[in-house]
Amino acid sequence: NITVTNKLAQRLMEASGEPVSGQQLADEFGISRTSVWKHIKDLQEKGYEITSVKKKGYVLMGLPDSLEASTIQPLLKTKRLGKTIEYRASCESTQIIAHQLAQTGVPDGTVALAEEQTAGRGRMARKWDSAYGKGVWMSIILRPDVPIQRAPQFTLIAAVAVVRAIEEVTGLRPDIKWPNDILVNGKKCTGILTELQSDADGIQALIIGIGLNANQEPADFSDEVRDIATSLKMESGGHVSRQELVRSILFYLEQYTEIYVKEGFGVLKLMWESYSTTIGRKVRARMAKETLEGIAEGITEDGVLQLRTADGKLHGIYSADIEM
Ligand code: BT5
Repeated sequence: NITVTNKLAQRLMEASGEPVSGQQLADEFGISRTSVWKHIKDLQEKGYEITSVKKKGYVLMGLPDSLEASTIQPLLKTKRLGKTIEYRASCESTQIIAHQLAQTGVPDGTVALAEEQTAGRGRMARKWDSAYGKGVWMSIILRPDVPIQRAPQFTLIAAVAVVRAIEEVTGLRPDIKWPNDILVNGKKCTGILTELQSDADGIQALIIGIGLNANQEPADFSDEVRDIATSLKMESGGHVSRQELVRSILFYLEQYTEIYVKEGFGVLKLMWESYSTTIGRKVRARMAKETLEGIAEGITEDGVLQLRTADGKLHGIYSADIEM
């Protein structure tokens, strides 16, 4: 029974190191002491460090370094996001899982999480390096009530949410490179991929894929990305809690998407710009058919990059790879 086990984990987490007696847990949960003991054993098998202090009760000493629902949900501060978590030790891509779930009508805010992706993907069928247990490989299903033209901004909003989360958990100061890269000290630590399910009625589901490098060492990256990628651990010098990152990302994403749906892009655009390294700089934008060079002047209310070329023309860029 996953919910009782989760609630028990939550109760012990909230006791923050104080022992809670078996009898008290039995009373609170309306179960027998034997049953409490069985749930504790389940948690221990999952990697929770729980000791039992004689005559005092159970103390939670440490959590497993896993992204299972039971480690995320107890301290989650959201109303909607992450209330349902589909967890896999390994999968091809959490985007695939989320797309399938979205079609079965799961609620807004459902999240797919994996320790490892064997076919993690970026934009345009590029590969996304997703080493086991080292990062946050997460896809979030949103069902916002906005017209389809307002979908692209969700990538930018997600980027702001991830930056806020990284700041909160690690104290690092990341930058955003338009549209979907998050850099720390000039190297990529996060990529975001937003996909859409829609029909004549509009958006059925947005699938926001977030790939965040948390605890890799250089050797954990493939040769292709080792020179351009970094992890929060490499930048901050210490192990980073992926659980805290997930909770914090979901918290900010919920707040910011609510603001966006209710009040529009204004405030979020300002936040995005304050983190952006692209704006105000000379950049080269590689697109499918052409490459343009110029000054990135800003983004529009629609999230479109405004690039002024040497001939003075202003170009609206919807999607590109940016070199600075
Ligand atoms: C992205 O694409 O940056 C979006 C990546 C989204 C990944 C998440 S993980 C959860 C969910 N499930 C998925 O299957 N995907 C999403 P793009 O802008 O196209 O950048 C891809 C490029 O980033 C690659 O061609 C590499 O150069 C580089 N790259 C690949 N893996 C990386 C990593 N782990 N860290 C940094 N850079 C990486």
